[in-house]
Amino acid sequence: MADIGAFGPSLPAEYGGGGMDEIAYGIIMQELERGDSGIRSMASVQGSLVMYPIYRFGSEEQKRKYLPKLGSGEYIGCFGLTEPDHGSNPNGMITNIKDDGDAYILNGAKMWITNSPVADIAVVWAKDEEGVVRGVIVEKDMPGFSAPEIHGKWSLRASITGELVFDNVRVPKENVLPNVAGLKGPLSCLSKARYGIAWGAIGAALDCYDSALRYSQERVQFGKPIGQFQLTQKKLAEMITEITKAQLLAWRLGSLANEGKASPAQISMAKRNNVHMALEIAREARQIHGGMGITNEYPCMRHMMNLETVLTYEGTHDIHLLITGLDVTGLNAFG
Ligand code: TGC
Ligand code: FAD
Repeated sequence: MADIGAFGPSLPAEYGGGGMDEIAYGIIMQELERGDSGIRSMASVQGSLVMYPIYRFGSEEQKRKYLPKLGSGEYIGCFGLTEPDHGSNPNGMITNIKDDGDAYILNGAKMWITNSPVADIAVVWAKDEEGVVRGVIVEKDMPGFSAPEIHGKWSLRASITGELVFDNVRVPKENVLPNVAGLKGPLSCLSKARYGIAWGAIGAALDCYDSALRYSQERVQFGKPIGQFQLTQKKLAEMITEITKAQLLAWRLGSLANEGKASPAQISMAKRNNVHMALEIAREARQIHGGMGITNEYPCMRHMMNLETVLTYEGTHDIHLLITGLDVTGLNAFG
């Protein structure tokens, strides 16, 4: 993935990124997720949630120290925002830093963190003594830091997920991201990643569609390929229509992103629509495969189960609906 520039595709090459535009970034996410949402997750986290905040909010020293190693895959990173009791509402976080001379003392815990058990560094969001959210870079060997794996997932099984536990971790002040304060720090990283997911989900849908199309041409019932039945054609025709609409949405959003004009609400609309579209297509494609569709010989159920995570992480389906609701009404459902 590093070799094809999949870690931070739209970040500058001089800082370890791919040096490409936002649409190229999106198409890379689409093609990775055609393989598996867990593979795309790895790239999303590394590029958009670890490299991007260091690039956008980090000091020159932090950029030089971490970005080339992250871009080349020598370092793996993770992003700690969600906590056991604060998922959709990250502003309630209790993970905190306290001033201790030349360092901060970090305490708290993060939950559901992609890559955490294998990560060399974690970009962690914590409240300072004034209650302001700050970003800190935690290195895996810092005493008091551990990252246990979460087991038993039926979804995103190609991606490792864990916790982050901080027990009086002494984080040097030079590891604080100097150029951002407040929740807009992590939320702007999410905007970057959610945009990639809007493209990525299309890849999962395409893989399900391609498999269903092939199966419908090969599988014979009542003396005909099942693709000759109008009901199967309706499923396939609607699938490719929805995929095309989702691609147009992502492509237009990419054009806006290239001009620096893609708004967070537009990104929410695309993430929500495209992931839901992909999940519906995975279910329809599974039906076209009949009983074979539930096996691991075909990709539909794997994508379907992965997409249940994608529907929830980076802002749940309903949270994105409420972001669109706020955008159109001007009335805030969150408080
Ligand atoms: P709110 O008052 O709305 O906003 C606080 C400040 O942030 C700004 N802002 C954004 N900036 C950039 N991009 C966005 N998407 C932004 N959304 C908001 C906002 O303008 C404000 O700035 P300022 O200057 O006025 O301070 O904050 P709120 O507390 O009311 O929360 C709003 C809400 C619910 C929408 C937000 O908390 C939210 O998005 N919740 C969902 C949480 C979430 O998405 N978590 C994801 C965790 S990471 C993850 O899932 C990674 S999975 C990785 C993988 O494997 O691919
Ligand atoms: P909750 O917030 O408890 O939500 C439960 C339900 O309540 C949802 O249906 C939600 O829509 C609904 N709900 C909540 N608030 C409202 C409301 N105001 N109105 C209506 N309905 C509401 N996080 C990270 O920080 N970094 C990562 O790398 C990361 N990777 C992840 C990987 C996986 C495999 C998974 C499953 C999650 C990951 N997450 C990560 C966490 C993810 O972002 C959260 O799971 C998600 O934000 C939802 O939080 P929650 O699970 O606590 O659900």
